[in-house]
Amino acid sequence: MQPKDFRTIILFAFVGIVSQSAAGDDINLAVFTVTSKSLTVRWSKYSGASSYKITATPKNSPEASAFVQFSGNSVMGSVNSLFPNTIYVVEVEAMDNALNVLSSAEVEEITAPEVPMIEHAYSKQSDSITVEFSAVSGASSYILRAESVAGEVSETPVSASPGTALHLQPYTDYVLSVMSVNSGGRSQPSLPVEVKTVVAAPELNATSPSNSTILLSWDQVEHAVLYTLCIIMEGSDTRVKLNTTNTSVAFTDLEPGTTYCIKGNAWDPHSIPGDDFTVCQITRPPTPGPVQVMLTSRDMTVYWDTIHGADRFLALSTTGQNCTSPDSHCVISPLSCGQNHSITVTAINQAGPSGPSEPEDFLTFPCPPESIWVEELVPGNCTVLWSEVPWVDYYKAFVKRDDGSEELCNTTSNTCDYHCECGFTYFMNVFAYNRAGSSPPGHVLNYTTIPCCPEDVSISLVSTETLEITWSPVRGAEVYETKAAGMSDLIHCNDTAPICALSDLKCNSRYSVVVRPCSELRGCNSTCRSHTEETAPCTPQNLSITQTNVSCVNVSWSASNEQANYTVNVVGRTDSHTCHSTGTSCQVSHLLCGSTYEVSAFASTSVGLSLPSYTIPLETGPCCPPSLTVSQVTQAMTNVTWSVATGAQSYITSLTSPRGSAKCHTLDPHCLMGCITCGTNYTVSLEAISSMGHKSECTYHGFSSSACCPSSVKLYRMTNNTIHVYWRSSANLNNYTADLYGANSNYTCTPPPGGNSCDVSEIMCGDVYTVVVAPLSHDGTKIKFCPKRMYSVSCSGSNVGMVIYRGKRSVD
Ligand SMILES: *[C@@H]1O[C@H](CO)[C@@H](O)[C@H](O)[C@H]1NC(C)=O
Ligand SMILES: *[C@@H]1O[C@H](CO)[C@@H](O)[C@H](O)[C@H]1NC(C)=O
Ligand SMILES: *[C@@H]1O[C@H](CO)[C@@H](O)[C@H](O)[C@H]1NC(C)=O
Ligand SMILES: *[C@@H]1O[C@H](CO)[C@@H](O)[C@H](O)[C@H]1NC(C)=O
Ligand SMILES: *[C@@H]1O[C@H](CO)[C@@H](O)[C@H](O)[C@H]1NC(C)=O
Ligand SMILES: *[C@@H]1O[C@H](CO)[C@@H](O)[C@H](O)[C@H]1NC(C)=O
Ligand SMILES: *[C@@H]1O[C@H](CO)[C@@H](O)[C@H](O)[C@H]1NC(C)=O
Ligand SMILES: *[C@@H]1O[C@H](CO)[C@@H](O)[C@H](O)[C@H]1NC(C)=O
Ligand SMILES: *[C@@H]1O[C@H](CO)[C@@H](O)[C@H](O)[C@H]1NC(C)=O
Ligand SMILES: *[C@@H]1O[C@H](CO)[C@@H](O)[C@H](O)[C@H]1NC(C)=O
Ligand SMILES: *[C@@H]1O[C@H](CO)[C@@H](O)[C@H](O)[C@H]1NC(C)=O
Ligand SMILES: CC(=O)N[C@H]1CO[C@H](CO)[C@@H](O)[C@@H]1O
Repeated sequence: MQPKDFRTIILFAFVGIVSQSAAGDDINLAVFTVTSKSLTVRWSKYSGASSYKITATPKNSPEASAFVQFSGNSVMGSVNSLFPNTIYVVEVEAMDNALNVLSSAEVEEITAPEVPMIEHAYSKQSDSITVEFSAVSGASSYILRAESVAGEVSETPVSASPGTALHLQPYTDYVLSVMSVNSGGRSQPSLPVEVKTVVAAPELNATSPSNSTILLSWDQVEHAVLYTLCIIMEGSDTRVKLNTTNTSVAFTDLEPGTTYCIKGNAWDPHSIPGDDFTVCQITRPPTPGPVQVMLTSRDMTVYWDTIHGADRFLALSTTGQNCTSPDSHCVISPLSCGQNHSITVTAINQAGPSGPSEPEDFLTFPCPPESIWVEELVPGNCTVLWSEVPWVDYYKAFVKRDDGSEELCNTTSNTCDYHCECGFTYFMNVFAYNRAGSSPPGHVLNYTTIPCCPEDVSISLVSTETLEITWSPVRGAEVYETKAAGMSDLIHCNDTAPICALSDLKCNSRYSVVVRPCSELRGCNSTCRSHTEETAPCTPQNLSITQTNVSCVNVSWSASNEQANYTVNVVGRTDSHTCHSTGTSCQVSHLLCGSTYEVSAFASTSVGLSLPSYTIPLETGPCCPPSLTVSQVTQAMTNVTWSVATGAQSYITSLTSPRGSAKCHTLDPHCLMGCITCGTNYTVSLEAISSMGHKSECTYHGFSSSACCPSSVKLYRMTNNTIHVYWRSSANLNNYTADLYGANSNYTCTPPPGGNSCDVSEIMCGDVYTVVVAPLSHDGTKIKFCPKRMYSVSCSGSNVGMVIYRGKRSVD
């Protein structure tokens, strides 16, 4: 405790006592300090006191008391020459000038013990000095007091001799004294002794940089001129000492992994050894023995031989992975693929690590290839390729087809060929192998080949311009692209169904049809075979009919077919006709007159038939009346009659001759025609006309009109009752006959051929005769319509003369 603190505590004690005695009106008294031979007390001022008397009386001894008087101004005073370690009763008396005691107080106090004596003082350690001193009676403790030259004082309470003053500076001179202490206080200091502390110990710093070396170093110790070091191996008696003036020392050829303790001290110039400092240091452990590695799938266990002097072991791989253990093995995990490990084991203790063991090299299982891809340079020949992996002995490539079949390829290269059929998906996985095993499965690559072409494409012409294409579905096809290429057009059809109808094609054209299966992934198979199919021939167009005669028509059309046979059908109500051609027209005959037909045409080729053309109506001309008769009604008029003709509505009959012609147009099957010239050959023709205006020309046998009736018929009365009949004949030499019809008798005469008169004899007079002179036709018949004249033949008169003409009397 520092002296200053000590005083403070005393002051506190005093203040406590003062406050206690201040309770009454009496004077207060308190002990201030105590030594072996004196007591110093303090009192309170008492008013009216002119002096104070302090008396100290030994309590338990017969010794005389001592007293001292102090002036009225004093409040403190000492009583000396007391006996050490003795209890005194101290009394204060306040007195006035008349020495009357005004007030008094008393306290008890023991004096401090005797002053001790230093017998021997020495420094064993640089921070302390040990003092041996004589014991004094009554001392409860002692205080060692050390004062440096610089005036620094330190007090160390000790209980008995020897005592040690601590917290001193090394190699420093100190003045030392001892005080004894009892409950009353402390004695005076003893006679001083001067002692120098020894030099400080070198603070040894030990390291073991290798398995056989310990390095010591320390800071220079002040005032040291030499250092002594003593090294001793743990568990051994041999010690080695050495002196040095350096501040570092290396101990070599030591045992590895062994603890050595080194004690060091410095010497001062007076060859006084300073403090000791002991440091124990273990050498680095020896290098661990052979390393063994055991691999499992996930980790590896490293084994080594344990060795003496190692706290733990570190197994370290060149990959940076490590494990430590105090035992003979440890586990490095996790292992990953493709690692090239070189494992060394180092033993470690407090000194540090040993050298690394002989390395043990090994590979882990390889990594799977980073990338894998497929090439199909030639369809069907696939090559799976992958990136090379380091530290691999060989690869196994698994090629699995989506129908389950699998191929395995074992190779040391990084490619593998396999047969890849169209329309399949292949899943490829490559494993790499080395001595440590197989790589984990890598990326599974899938590759889909282009779908196969359908084999059984069938094309049929479902209608003239529509092709229906069907095929069996093929693996892997999502869409079928059907293309039909004609000469000038290209038709597409995309569908997911294995059927396609291509309509609106050009007639009579060859189409090249290709069905390409497509997959979304790989597109379309463009190597599919094309199939050629022809469409039906084109329909004949612009049908037209010309009637060449009553029973024949020429049917013509236009057509754009390259080569085709055409058939024309002419269908009537009761009969049908056809004609064929490879050109653009053909003739149909034997048609019935007066009929209607429907005419259509179609084309045919080896592929099939075209659609029929539009049907056009055909009406043949009316039939000719099978019979026609011309009969002469009068010389200038004929009655032409004919049988009814099929299909005819009206008729135009004509009689034609160079000398004139006659015509009549009628709905009836007969007709009267005038203006007929007698004795003329007529050609007879008839035009039958249908209601639609179709006409048929009909010709018949010619008609010869009858010979002309003679003119100027005259009768002459001749002798012998003969009548001479005379006429003027027309041009030709006709035979005539003259008939006379009377009331009683009739007469006839015939001239010789070419004659124009004849005689009737023995005629009865007085009668009226109807006379007709008519030419005879070639067959000898008489023409009936020659005029009749009446003549009256009288019996009187001259015999010869003209017979009187009585006028025309008969009518037809
Ligand atoms: C001991 O020496 C080493 C190396 O010289 C140094 O790093 C270390 O701090 C020193 N230790 C002490 C306590 O001086
Ligand atoms: C080292 O020095 C000390 C003091 O001078 C001496 O007593 C001791 O014999 C010396 N030791 C050796 C090994 O020299
Ligand atoms: C001590 O270390 C050295 C070098 O590091 C080495 O050559 C030697 O083998 C080691 N000694 C032992 C016993 O391990
Ligand atoms: C040992 O591994 C740990 C982590 O795994 C790492 O932090 C440490 O630095 C490694 N030690 C050595 C000596 O490589
Ligand atoms: C495809 O591969 C097969 C079998 O390896 C081979 O015989 C054939 O020649 C190859 N084809 C082509 C075009 O390379
Ligand atoms: C694959 O090839 C390697 C070496 O080329 C061989 O060791 C291994 O047995 C083969 N594996 C199979 C399944 O053939
Ligand atoms: C094939 O691979 C692609 C891309 O890697 C993936 O999107 C697809 O789903 C795979 N197909 C199948 C059938 O596994
Ligand atoms: C297309 O299909 C055919 C036959 O089905 C096949 O041989 C060919 O390989 C396929 N084309 C491609 C590019 O795969
Ligand atoms: C479908 O047809 C069109 C032509 O009409 C063609 O360009 C396209 O590629 C086809 N699509 C598919 C998926 O086949
Ligand atoms: C046309 O018909 C004839 C006879 O029937 C036949 O020989 C020929 O091959 C046909 N021509 C065509 C183009 O059909
Ligand atoms: C013409 O002949 C037809 C048929 O024989 C007959 O009906 C008609 O009366 C005749 N006409 C004349 C004027 O003789
Ligand atoms: C005037 C005329 O040519 N008459 C002839 C009419 O036809 C007959 C017989 O066919 C002939 O004999 C006529 O000469």
